[in-house]
Amino acid sequence: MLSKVEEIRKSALAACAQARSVKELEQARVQFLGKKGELTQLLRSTGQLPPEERPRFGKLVNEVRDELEAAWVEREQQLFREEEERRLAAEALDITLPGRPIARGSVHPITRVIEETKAIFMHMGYEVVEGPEVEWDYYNFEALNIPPDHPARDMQDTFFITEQLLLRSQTSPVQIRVMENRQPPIRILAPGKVYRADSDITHSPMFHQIEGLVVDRGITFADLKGTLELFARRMFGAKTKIRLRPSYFPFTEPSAEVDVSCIMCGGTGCRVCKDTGWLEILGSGMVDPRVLKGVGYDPREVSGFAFGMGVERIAMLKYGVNDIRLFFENDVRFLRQFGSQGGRLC
Ligand code: 2NL
Repeated sequence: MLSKVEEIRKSALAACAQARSVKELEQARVQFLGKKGELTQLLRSTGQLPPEERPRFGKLVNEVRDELEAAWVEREQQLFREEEERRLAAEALDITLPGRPIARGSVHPITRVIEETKAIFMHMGYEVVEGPEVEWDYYNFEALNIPPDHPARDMQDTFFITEQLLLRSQTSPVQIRVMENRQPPIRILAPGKVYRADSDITHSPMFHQIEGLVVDRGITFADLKGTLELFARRMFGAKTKIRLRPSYFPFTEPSAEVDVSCIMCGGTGCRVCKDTGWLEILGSGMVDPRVLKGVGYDPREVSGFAFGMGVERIAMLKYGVNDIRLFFENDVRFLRQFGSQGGRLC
């Protein structure tokens, strides 16, 4: 019986040392020290011994039990520490790994031209105004002195929705609405989407326009010229020159096309300006007295100038883009080239 105790002691200590995890250790504890464990069973058989041997045997079993329990506590702590270390090692962050790149967007070139133009005119005291893209025929044509038989009213150029409703073909109707509701002085800029039934490498059925309008007492053609010269210099660079050529629009009289010295060659002649040294950027003129009268102003009291430009055309010239459709395909390889800055002055 005594040798049996020693045998259990040895195999229990070996099992304790060999346990590779807290779980294995617990299984071994149940096997030797549990209620039905080997040592407990042995203690129960004390009765089979002669009475004089029983105390010595009981004492020995209890000593072995104490020794084994102490061994278990120590091994359990050791295994806990090992498991904790393994878990921490597996969880460790490698802070030397490079971060994952964040894809950054950029401002669309059309938005960029609009924001830069707004900034230039806001700096001169203009207010930015917006209005509906679905318009009445009256605001898009009639109030602008465009007669019923004018080619612009042709179904082939304008998207009509009903006889009287259409997709605006310019942003001028926004300015008519402002004039109807306010008295001079007026100094406004109207950017936005416009629609015309036209599509090729320089025309898109939806494009963007920016129009400007100033009405006050004593506004002259010199104000128009000075304003557009300042705009051209801020938009295309301080050395830019402008040139005005006589033109015709139903809503302005007199009218002028405005050219800037070629931004590619500076005026010496190149492929972009077709060797003329000049690029047309906008149309302008003094607001026709009929338009002023139509909104209830007295043309003998006030006068004004107005201008209009195609945003895509300006962007194509400024960034050397040769196909308007690139602006609407949203190919990131194209869009990425325009940087992330919008709304800057100069
Ligand atoms: C062009 C020419 C122009 C205007 C737009 C305008 C607006 C009102 C009254 C008079 Cl409310 N005029 N706008 C004037 C001259 C030219 O645009 O070629 N645009 C792309």
